[in-house]
Amino acid sequence: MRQAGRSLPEYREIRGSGSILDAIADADLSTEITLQPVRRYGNDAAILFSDIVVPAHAIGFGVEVKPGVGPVVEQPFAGRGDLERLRPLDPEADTPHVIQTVENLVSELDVPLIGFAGAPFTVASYLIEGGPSKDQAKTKGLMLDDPELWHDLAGRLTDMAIASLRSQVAAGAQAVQLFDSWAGALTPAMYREFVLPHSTRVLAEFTDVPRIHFGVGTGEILTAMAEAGSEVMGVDWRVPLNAARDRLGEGIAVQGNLDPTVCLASWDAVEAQTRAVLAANGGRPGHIFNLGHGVLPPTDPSILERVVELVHRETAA
Ligand code: 1CP
Repeated sequence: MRQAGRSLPEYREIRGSGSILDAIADADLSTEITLQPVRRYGNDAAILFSDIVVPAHAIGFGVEVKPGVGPVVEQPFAGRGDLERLRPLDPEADTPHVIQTVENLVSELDVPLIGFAGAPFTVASYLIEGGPSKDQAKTKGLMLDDPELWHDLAGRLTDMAIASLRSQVAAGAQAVQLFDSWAGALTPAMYREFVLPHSTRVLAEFTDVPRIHFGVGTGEILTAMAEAGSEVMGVDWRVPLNAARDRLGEGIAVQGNLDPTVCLASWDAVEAQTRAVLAANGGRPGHIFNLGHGVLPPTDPSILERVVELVHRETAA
């Protein structure tokens, strides 16, 4: 469950009120924050505590993460002249704290650690929009008006994702997840033309570990995203897992897809919805039970404890 820590009192206590980027820069703190949800929930894998904008921040693009908002960019990417602000990432020099956190975690965890990166499109959307956006209008405008510049930008972000993921895998991360959270804003045709080649290039570098590819509202582009090449496709709650399976065909696992807002309801409702997710998968192998998107901060941790317990009980061999 992504951002599982956000609902935990122990997270809020050690996280303080500073920037999340400062917390990420502190390897001991990031190690502890990654461990907290695993300790509390007993889930079967851990996801590194970091953020998709960490590499762009580290190379000095001028990205901050505003509490309660998300990533904001002081001088958004607006033209060809901005390409030179995106120099290659050197993980050893630029993000040594991430490498250190992964090393700490691999020695402490007894479940696999998932490393991650933002996919070129979703990271580009923050750099171009300057912050969270509902429609990614400027990003789509740049693609359509100046495809060459778009591909140059996406190419640099592809290299950045590869460098970051490679450093995490080299430090011991046992799987990688590529977050293309906002790719669902695109039509299948635009996804294929502007995004698929770049995400394919990222994922092709990591055939040595299981790869998870995730987005939100991606029902209509699920098969196009799967062409990028991954062992697992993330599915949000809008697409029942049986329908997702029908679209994706055999040979690919699915991850998801309980609606995170459901977890704010009473246990009876949460239980019914959790069982519905399991039923939609129908006992088929290759299902990573998860939420369809991140945990919402007001979620009662005891509800998530019960979800994990229920899923473990229902899927025990
Ligand atoms: O579970 C974890 O805590 C894992 C660490 C993690 C991950 C995997 C964080 C910490 N961020 C992410 C990835 C991330 N960051 C994604 C992809 C996954 C997803 O879609 O949920 C995205 C889109 C971001 C960008 C981002 N960072 C947002 C979303 C803003 C928007 O456009 O709506 C936000 C709110 C952040 C800040 C952030 N990152 C992580 C946390 C726990 C937070 C919350 C703020 C904080 O505690 O300071």
